[in-house]
Amino acid sequence: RRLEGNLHRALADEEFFLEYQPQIDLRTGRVFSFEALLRWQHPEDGLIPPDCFIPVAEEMGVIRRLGEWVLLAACRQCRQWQQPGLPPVRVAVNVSGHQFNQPGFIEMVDRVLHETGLNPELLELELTESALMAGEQETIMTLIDLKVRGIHLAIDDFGTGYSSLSYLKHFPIDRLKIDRSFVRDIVKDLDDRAIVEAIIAMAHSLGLRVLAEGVEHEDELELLRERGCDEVQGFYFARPQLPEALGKYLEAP
Ligand code: G
Ligand code: G
Ligand code: MN
Ligand code: NA
Repeated sequence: RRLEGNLHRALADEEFFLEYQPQIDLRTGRVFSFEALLRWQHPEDGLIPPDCFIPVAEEMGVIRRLGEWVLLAACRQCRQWQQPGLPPVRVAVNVSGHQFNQPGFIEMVDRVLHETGLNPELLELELTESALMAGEQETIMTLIDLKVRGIHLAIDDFGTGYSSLSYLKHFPIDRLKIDRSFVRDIVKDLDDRAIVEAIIAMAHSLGLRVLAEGVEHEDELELLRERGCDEVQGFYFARPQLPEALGKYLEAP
């Protein structure tokens, strides 16, 4: 496909950039973290969304280089956000299963942390259920390796995978991100609402934090708050934005 050769060139020509979307703690009202979201500004085709090129990058093995570029850029940015006298703010980085399950992943993370000087406790990695199902025993070892460094771990798109729930018991996970397909109709659809309530209850009884993705309206927010959801992310608060636009979220409350 045409995208393929393009991906290598795009990395070399620095056509990729990151936007950041705030994640809000509902108890304090504070932005405690930003999710890094990859974008590709193609010289002819314009802005290409990650859904279009990440699967191609995975297939052709460029995801390792691309993933390392993302992690480096995000950690560097997060380092810059830290200001004396203000509470620390984290960055959340999406990690493809292809990347996570390859040998050398931990070493790559260590290299980036060393190079950027970012405190590992300010980094969260977002993994999908399917990424975690691939390796089982090796997966647990990798997660523990990340955890002992202080890195936070989240399950992205939670509820959409086909995996069993037993891994939640064994894996050192900090946070579940409820997929936005459940949040979208939470006000009207009683089934979706029941699923969200069940995820929140389960997360809390396992000692996990729970974040709802894709919050677009106030009534969704209120419902999530009532049900004890810890954190939210979505267009209601903020769209993914360039770092230059994020200053207002970094100021003292
Ligand atoms: O930001 P947007 O809605 O376009 O993202 C679409 C999908 O692309 C999301 O599922 C998101 O997790 C994924 N994605 C965004 N940035 C990255 C990235 O840096 N690495 C990986 N592996 N996936 C990403
Ligand atoms: O799968 P993941 O959670 O990584 O995907 C994040 C994607 O969700 C980003 O591409 C972002 O643009 C998108 N997103 C974030 N908030 C909202 C929202 O409120 N509504 C919709 N439709 N998409 C959102
Ligand atoms: Mn994500
Ligand atoms: Na998601």
